[in-house]
Amino acid sequence: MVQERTLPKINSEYTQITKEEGLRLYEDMVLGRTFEDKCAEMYYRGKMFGFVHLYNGQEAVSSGIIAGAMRRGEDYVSSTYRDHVHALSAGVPASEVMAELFGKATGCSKGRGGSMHMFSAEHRLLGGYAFVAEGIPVAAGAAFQSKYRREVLGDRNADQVTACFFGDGAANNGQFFETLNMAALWKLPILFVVENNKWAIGMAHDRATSDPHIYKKAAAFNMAGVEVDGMDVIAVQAVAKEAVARARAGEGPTLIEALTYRFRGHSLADPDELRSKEEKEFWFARDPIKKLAAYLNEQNLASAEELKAIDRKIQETVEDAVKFAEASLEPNPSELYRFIFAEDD
Ligand SMILES: Cc1ncc(C[n+]2csc(CCOP(=O)(O)OP(=O)(O)O)c2C)c(N)n1
Ligand SMILES: [Mg+2]
Repeated sequence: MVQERTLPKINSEYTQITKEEGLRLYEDMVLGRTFEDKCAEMYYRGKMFGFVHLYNGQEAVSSGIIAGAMRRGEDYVSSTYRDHVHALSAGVPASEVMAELFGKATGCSKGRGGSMHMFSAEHRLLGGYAFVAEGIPVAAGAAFQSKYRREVLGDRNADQVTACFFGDGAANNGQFFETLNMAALWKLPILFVVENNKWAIGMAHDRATSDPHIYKKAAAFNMAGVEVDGMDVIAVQAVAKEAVARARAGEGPTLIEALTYRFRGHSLADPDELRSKEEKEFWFARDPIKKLAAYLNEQNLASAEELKAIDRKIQETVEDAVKFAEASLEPNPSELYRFIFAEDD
């Protein structure tokens, strides 16, 4: 039997969406999905190296939080090794993410990072991180500097919020607990977003943690904690908007547990034989893109034709990203030591 949690209904002023918002969320999720499918194709064709972890199935979390509730290029985002789609939602062009995956100098990390190390100062993407939980304290640092600039240095414009993404596996790591304590104590403007996809490689979440309800762990730090259907982008956006409003108002952090599922193996090297067919089918039936498309149709917010036009546009964007990555040059070996230290220009 697949036992899944029953989720509370989101009762919020934020669940009403406009056509424009709905289409933006749809486009962002389709970009994430199409990009990742193309990555799989390019990986198996030998265009990229090392481990590549895809985000298929989890799109509603990235889109609902980053594209739905944050200010692009102003607010901060920290990610994990499953970072391509967070980068795209934060506004890093698909061409630069693809070029990074190909190890090209035009990539967002200048071809030095690869799949797990997307970075963009311009888009305030603080990085993908290969170590589990590594990004959590880094995100707290970003949130601390916003608060410090606003409250100590008197910069009224420093009201940026940080979104910190990590997995269920990371929520058993010491850095999670230490950082939550500091963030609550100092009322930092941060959203801790745990993407509970039920698995940490081959370790089932329920077998690895004292209480599988991660959001409840917020209470130990006197912090707001909410769980949300991570396959429902409108619900994710609603809880994110509330948490962002709280953070900007100086009321401190929120722990958001988004219940979601990855539709592929842990990485492209994983044959994905551990998870049951029954469990996979339960979650495939909750595909967040199909769910939003059905909602937009039902509410007369968008026709099937309009959505198809978006699909086609995104397909082109991703094809162009591959062309850009293929045509770009590899980093010049003479620049091997460049970008290790910050440069003045
Ligand atoms: C500190 C550390 N320990 C172990 C690993 C090996 N490792 C890589 S991914 C992973 C599972 C993490 O699962 P989760 O946080 O749930 O994220 P998901 O892969 O499900 O997105 C582990 C244990 C690592 N990268 N870093
Ligand atoms: Mg996980």
